[in-house]
Amino acid sequence: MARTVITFGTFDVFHVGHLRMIERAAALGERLVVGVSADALNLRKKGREPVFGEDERLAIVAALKVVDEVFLEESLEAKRDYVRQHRADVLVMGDDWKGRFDELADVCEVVYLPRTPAISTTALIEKISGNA
Ligand code: C2G
Repeated sequence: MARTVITFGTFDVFHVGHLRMIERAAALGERLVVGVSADALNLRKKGREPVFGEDERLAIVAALKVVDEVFLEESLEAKRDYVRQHRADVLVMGDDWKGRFDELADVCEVVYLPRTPAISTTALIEKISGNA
């Protein structure tokens, strides 16, 4: 049976670390669904607005060859609902979230993949703004 993989992220100032995570997630199944976190969710959780708005971030992720479907992630706590709605067999998260979603193991396989070292949206913003 075809396996559906689901993963989540803000994907702000899209970079190669994001791309590699999405490609590795896609390789774990036949269909990849990506939850792109809403501007309001970012403001609530990180205390700042993303550089690119949610419509732009959704459009960028949706345009990737390995991505089959995107949706707006409105709440970090709704992972179980999102997994069910999208009939996901595997949840993929970066290992900065390691252990945080283990409770979903009753509805899907939960996989944490290592992040690409030495690249981040925050570091890029600092570099571009001349602070690094
Ligand atoms: N990532 C990576 N390597 C990096 C940077 C990011 O592999 N150097 C991965 C993250 O681990 C994540 C994805 O790229 O799987 C998206 O990263 P972020 O946009 O930083 O995601 P985040 O804001 O942590 O997600 O439910 C989760 C929320 O959507 C928030």
